[in-house]
Amino acid sequence: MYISKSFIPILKNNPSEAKIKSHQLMLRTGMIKQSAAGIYSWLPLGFKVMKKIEKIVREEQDKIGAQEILMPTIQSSEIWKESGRYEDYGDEMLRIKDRQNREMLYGPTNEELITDIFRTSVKSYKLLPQLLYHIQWKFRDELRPRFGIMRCREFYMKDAYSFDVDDEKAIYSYNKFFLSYLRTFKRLDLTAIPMAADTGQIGGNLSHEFIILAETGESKIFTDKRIFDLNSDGANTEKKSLEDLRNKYEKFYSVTDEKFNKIEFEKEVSEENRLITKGIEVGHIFYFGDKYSKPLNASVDLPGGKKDFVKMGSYGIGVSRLVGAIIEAKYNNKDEIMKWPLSVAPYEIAVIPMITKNDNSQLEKAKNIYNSLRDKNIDVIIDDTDENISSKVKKFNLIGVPFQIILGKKSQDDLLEFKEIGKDPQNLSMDKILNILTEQKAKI
Ligand code: 5CA
Repeated sequence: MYISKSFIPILKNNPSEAKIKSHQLMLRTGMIKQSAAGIYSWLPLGFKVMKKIEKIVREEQDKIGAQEILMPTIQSSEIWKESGRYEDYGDEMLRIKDRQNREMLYGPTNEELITDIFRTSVKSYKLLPQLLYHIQWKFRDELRPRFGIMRCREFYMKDAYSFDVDDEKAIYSYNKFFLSYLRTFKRLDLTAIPMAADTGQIGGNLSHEFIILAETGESKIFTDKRIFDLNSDGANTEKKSLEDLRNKYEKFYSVTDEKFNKIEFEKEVSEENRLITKGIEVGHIFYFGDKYSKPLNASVDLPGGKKDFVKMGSYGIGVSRLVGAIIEAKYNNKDEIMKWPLSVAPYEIAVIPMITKNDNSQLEKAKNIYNSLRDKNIDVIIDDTDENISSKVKKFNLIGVPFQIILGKKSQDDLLEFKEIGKDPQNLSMDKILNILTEQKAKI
């Protein structure tokens, strides 16, 4: 992308309405624009980040055998009346009437719709398990939308649904998502901890919220610090491996405030390992058995000729919320520097030539570098404007583009000034720079 042709409407100052870093930065760097309370347009820079997150989320869903579908945003009230949630959902549901006076709604979640799809096409246990997901806009008329896209009304969510013949198999499906979530967040360079949580509007009696630590988070959490040393390395989708993985995490006390019990916490966690802090919920998984299949009459034939209601779970990731959550996690408050993880950076590298009225030579050199980076599939932006070089560098630091090649006084012939945000610049050959980038990308 040539910056002269791009649409990145950067603001001079931090907008005063934004209270937390991610909201400030997203408005300031032109990633989003508010269109109504809690409703945002996604501009090129923000949309690029969100699409990269979505791609990783999708790949990790596909890896556990989930199949992608796409359900509509607008749903009929009928199925919600069948499940009993049409009334229960209350004012958070945006209710709409069409011209025939039919009651419709903008979907806040999809348990009913997916159960309806399932019940009309699957009649036998032989077709189970089924893991289906979609990535689609949701609407919740939140009482207090705030912090930009972190708690908004229209947001982009990955929601998956599992269908199994019995509890044991359903928990196996649940555990697959447990692993898939740990892998997804790791690729986003986040440490997300699964925590026992309340099931709220969705229901059921087993659920984990995946939470990343952030002072600005809305979830209060109580954990054993040692849980942060765990990871999913070595786990696979075999039943036993998944059970071991969950046991490994569940050994450590880790809950949100709805599940908090002071006596248990103090009994299970020694004083030096106690951590009481705040976090951002980036994902939430639920197991609720036949809560929806029963009222919606979604049953399958069992081997012996009997029928039973299918056992279901649902699994959400806040794809749009993650854009803000990554900023909250990665912004370095001390040095006031943002550095995007390479896996989701709006651009992986910026080429920044010094251009003066009388000298265009660095621009020509920059264009060649730009082309060779693009040939290697590196997501690069070139600043071909005639702004002075220090303002250009400041602009990419503000955005948080992780790598920069600066073609100014310090770059000489074949040795280019190469900088990784937060580190000292180095003079390197183009080959060496390409090596560094391709090596880093291979880790994603
Ligand atoms: N049906 C279930 C799972 S598919 C469900 O809706 N779960 S949820 O309510 O926990 O939402 C899933 C994820 O969406 C949350 O973990 C959170 O990351 C994100 N999310 C929920 N509400 C909002 C909101 N108002 N703004 C931005 N993201 C949100």
